[in-house]
Amino acid sequence: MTYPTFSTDCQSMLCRFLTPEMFEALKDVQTSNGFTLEQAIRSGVDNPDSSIGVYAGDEESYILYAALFDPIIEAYHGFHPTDAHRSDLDPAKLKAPNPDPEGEFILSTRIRVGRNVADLPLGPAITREQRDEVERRVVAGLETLTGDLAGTYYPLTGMSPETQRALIEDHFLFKEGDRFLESAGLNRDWPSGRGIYHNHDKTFLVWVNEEDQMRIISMQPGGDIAEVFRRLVRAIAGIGSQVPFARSAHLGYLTSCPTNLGTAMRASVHIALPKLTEDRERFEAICAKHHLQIRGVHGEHSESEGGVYDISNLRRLGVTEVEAVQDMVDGVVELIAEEKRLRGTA
Ligand code: ADP
Ligand code: ILO
Repeated sequence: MTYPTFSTDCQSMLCRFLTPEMFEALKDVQTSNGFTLEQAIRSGVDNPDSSIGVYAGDEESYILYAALFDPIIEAYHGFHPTDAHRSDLDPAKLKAPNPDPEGEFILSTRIRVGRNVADLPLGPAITREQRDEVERRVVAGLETLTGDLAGTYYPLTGMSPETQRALIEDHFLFKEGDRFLESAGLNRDWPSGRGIYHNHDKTFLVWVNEEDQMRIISMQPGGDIAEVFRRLVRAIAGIGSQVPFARSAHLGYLTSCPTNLGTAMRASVHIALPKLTEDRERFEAICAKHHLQIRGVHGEHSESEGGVYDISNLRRLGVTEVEAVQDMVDGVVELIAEEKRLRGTA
């Protein structure tokens, strides 16, 4: 493989940080799972509109290709190679009275974490047998959950297209055919080994073998962020007692995309702020102040519909889980206050 040619308008972190010298030094280096630099960068090479453009195949990828991953991690999370990651999943420390008790702005709240199984490769480097093993072990763990976390696992294989479409439309299930994941090797053997577990009310869900081996999700209508966080913390503890999670002292929970390292947590609201979002600059400035990311209503790489945006914490590594959710809460409080001020109802 030769150094990839990037178009002059390429904005991805891969384009920014991969130099020809770095490429030459790393192009023949493989992890013990046989994962190469070429595989790590393929998604960003195939998709020049990537924001990041790289994936890891295992923990070793973050070490062997640190010359590329470290600057990306620092640019995204503000986390320096000598920094230490801290975890805090204590819901008592979160200051989150419902920012919208009247239900005027927040349609729904969702908090997810990514998790992978310890001592197995991450999705981009996993074999079909290992992926099937992940599914078996995760489903066995999920089947031990009780009370409001008890639910059913629905494999993607055999799911009717109508059911699949409805679950995606209703924001419960991952989409199919994502081109970024495709190039990263994360869609190999699709749909085998993939599926979704959820409780009766669809307030607790687990995606199995998508970008990460687990996406543990707590969600519900409205803005009771504290309740969503408490449920998630219980679910993580329940699953973690059955399935050991991949984790490193330096990078926290290990994930295939470097944006998800650390807490691997994305806490979001779907929120309608019609006045404020008319002033895009002001809207973006408040989000930037609170380290928030703006996504469309069908998730990353989607557009807003009906003036509804997905607002979530951007930083996941070098902050605790409580701090990551608090970023979102504080930002949402200010966004709502600004919307009310513009409406003259503050
Ligand atoms: P991820 O959360 O794993 O980073 P996406 O951005 O693709 O991935 O979002 C996954 C799904 O979750 C999408 O269908 C998206 O609309 C939905 N979603 C995200 N936040 C919320 C929310 N606050 N309320 C309802 N659905 C949400
Ligand atoms: N590889 C994609 C997505 C990056 C961050 N998002 C997720 C879901 N990992 C890109 O570089 O735009």
